[in-house]
Amino acid sequence: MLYHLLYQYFDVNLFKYITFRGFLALLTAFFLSLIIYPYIIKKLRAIQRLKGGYKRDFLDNHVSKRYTPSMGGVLIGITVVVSSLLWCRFDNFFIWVLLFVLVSFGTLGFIDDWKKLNKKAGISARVKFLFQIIFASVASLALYVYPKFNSILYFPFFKNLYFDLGIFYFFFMIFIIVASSNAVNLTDGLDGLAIGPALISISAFSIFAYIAGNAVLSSYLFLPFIEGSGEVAVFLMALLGAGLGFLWFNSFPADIFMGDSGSLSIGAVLGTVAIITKQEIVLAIVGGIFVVETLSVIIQVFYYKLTGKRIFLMAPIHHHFEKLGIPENKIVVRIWIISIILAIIALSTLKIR
Ligand code: 57M
Repeated sequence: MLYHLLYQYFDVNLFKYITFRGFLALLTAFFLSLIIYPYIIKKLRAIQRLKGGYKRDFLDNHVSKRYTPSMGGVLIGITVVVSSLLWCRFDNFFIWVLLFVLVSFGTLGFIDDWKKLNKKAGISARVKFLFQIIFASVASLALYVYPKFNSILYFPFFKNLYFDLGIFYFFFMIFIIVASSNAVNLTDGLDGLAIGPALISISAFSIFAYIAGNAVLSSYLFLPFIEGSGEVAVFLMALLGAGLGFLWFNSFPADIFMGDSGSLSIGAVLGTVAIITKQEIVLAIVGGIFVVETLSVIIQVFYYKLTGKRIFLMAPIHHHFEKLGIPENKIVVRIWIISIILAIIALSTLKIR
């Protein structure tokens, strides 16, 4: 909004720049979070106590977390919406797609969180999956029919390797969004565990989005030029600010969890951003932690069904490490370290082509 008001009407040149608006989007979301979280935490904790606490924590060291409020993701959603409405351009198609994904997946997660708070179970896995498919299809269709977008899948490390997937790209997009949403959700089981790698991925993708939206930079780095994707970097800066504000309170020992309202929406947004910037394969590298966490569950379930034995002490894999006796914050910080290294590898794909 401020772009249109201050640059287009009052000619304040500074507001033209993506970097300047991105920086302010980050600060807006971050400080809004710092101000509002203490109030929300107090309110939600009171409700959580009234309802008898979260009833699904089986591990000994998690029993004390029973009254830690969830649904922190609602505020992530709100601060990102406010900040991006303030700092992003309204004439950018991608911003509206991202806002749709953030709000739809966030609302689905919120309903699930709310149900879990009141009853033992949330929305059934089947219904949740169905709605994820529906929301992802809407976003994918919007991108698929958008005239300035194509159905090409690019490969990192090789500048001339790409395939036009045609109609299959539509289904591929749905898969990426839903898989990414569920992968972040599965990862979200220790203080700071999901938000850390998410923030690292968001940072890496804001660099990709900025470069892909710049004709000169993208051609120099052999990256596909995506007109309008620079604005996505402003949105991602808002998400980065909101996520940092959340981490302030979710760091060990957590005052609040993001809940499905946070994990489903952040994962879906990451998937959508990877699609917009044409870096779907790079998402699997940057978000390698999410991939490994998901694979650990798939392997555990299949192996158990086949042999009746477990391969990990408990899946997802962070519970395996807990069961080995490694302290929670050590597991989390080590996973952040791996995530930073993965992001550096992913960023190196920019030059190694
Ligand atoms: C998310 N949610 C946490 C919090 C968070 C198929 C199966 C692998 C599914 C999986 C599952 O249910 N995953 C969904 C896990 C829960 O956190 C809430 O959920 C939100 C995210 N959706 O934001 O609101 C608990 O996680 C802990 N937590 C933190 N800090 C955080 O910042 O400590 C979360 C955020 C919180 C808190 O204790 O209450 C959860 O685990 O319920 N299931 C599992 O993960 C279970 N694994 C399992 O059963 N493994 C089996 C099979 C099925 C693979 C096996 O290995 O044999 C674990 N769930 C629980 N305890 N509750 C097992 C241990």
